[in-house]
Amino acid sequence: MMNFSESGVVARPLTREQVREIYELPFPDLVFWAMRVHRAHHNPRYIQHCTLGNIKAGGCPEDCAYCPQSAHYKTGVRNEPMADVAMVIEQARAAKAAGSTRFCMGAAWRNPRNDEEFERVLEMIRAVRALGMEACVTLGMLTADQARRLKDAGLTAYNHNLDTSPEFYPEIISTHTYEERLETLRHVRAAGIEICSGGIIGMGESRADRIGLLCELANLDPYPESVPINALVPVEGTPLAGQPPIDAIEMVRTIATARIIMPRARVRLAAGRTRMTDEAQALCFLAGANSLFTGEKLLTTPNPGLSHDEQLLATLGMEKEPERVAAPSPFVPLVELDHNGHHGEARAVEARHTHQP
Ligand code: SAM
Ligand code: DTB
Ligand code: SF4
Repeated sequence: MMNFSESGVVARPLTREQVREIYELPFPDLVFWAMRVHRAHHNPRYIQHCTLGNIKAGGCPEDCAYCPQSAHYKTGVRNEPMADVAMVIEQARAAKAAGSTRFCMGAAWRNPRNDEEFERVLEMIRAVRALGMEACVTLGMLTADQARRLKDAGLTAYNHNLDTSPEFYPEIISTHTYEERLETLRHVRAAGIEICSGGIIGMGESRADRIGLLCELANLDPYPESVPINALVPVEGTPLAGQPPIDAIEMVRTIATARIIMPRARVRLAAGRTRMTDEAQALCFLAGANSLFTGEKLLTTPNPGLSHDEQLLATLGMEKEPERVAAPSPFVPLVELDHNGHHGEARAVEARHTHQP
């Protein structure tokens, strides 16, 4: 077994065997380690809220077996023209008012063309940044030049998921390759944009595939700033419509492992929360998830809704992350024993928060 480190795994590249050893630890040891790592790099009370906007829905030429927006499947998602800038600004403004600090815009494209629609995306990015929010887009494959133009518009992060292991990828996606995904990520990195990359679990992959995905993500150099872990949302009409829900403990193991091997990343409990209990989501937060998509809708499918999430966080005594916070946990429980060896009062010692813009 590799050495235990409170700040997470530092020796890289990681082998699959090393990642498997972490993933398959006895659950109490896995979660305890993940909590230690989480606290060393983040304040575990805070959850970043992000909101999604679908700026170009449906009709995508790609064949991704999970995706309701692929033109290959009849799912009832309408193929819509690209959204106009004013409408998107309105959505971003509403998201900010509801407490989101990041607005993420998705387009159902294989890749952007260098046309008026791409210019419109640049305009949307500038507008979201002008609201003081982080801006993220996911537009499919990019050229180096497109990545630079996104950077110049002020883009904070680019979302491009590796989705699963390289071995399982061709079972799910037939119209582009893993290597093409990696190439886009290289262009994004070279342009100086943060990477948001994660995957989907519950597509019928094996545990070894989940471990393979985590290993690929952690070995990106540097690893992604943000890692969305989606549980499949099965959509009628797609080949994965009949997939049973992923076991919640498997979800927690995936998140805990991501936290340990990518200690500074934001780990986002992304799609699939409507099929998870509050208790399972709470376990995900303990295991190191510190970001959510909030609002009634993801891109095309339902999401729990803000009032449910606010209630859940209130029950847990947790809060929305007010701004980008890079601070370790301020909480150190002190339990004193009295002279008879009984537990005295537990005291919480608060250290100062250090907010970083
Ligand atoms: N076309 C772009 C691309 O594929 O990179 C961006 C949009 S795509 C909807 C973004 C991500 O959403 C996918 O990579 C996948 O991880 C996730 N996603 C799509 N459909 C999903 C589903 N039914 N359940 C869970 N995650 C899903
Ligand atoms: C990500 O990993 N999950 C988000 C975001 N990146 C773009 C999308 C989830 C989509 C779920 C299916 C839908 O609503 O269409
Ligand atoms: Fe869906 Fe993106 Fe695949 Fe298109 S490329 S089918 S939008 S996941």
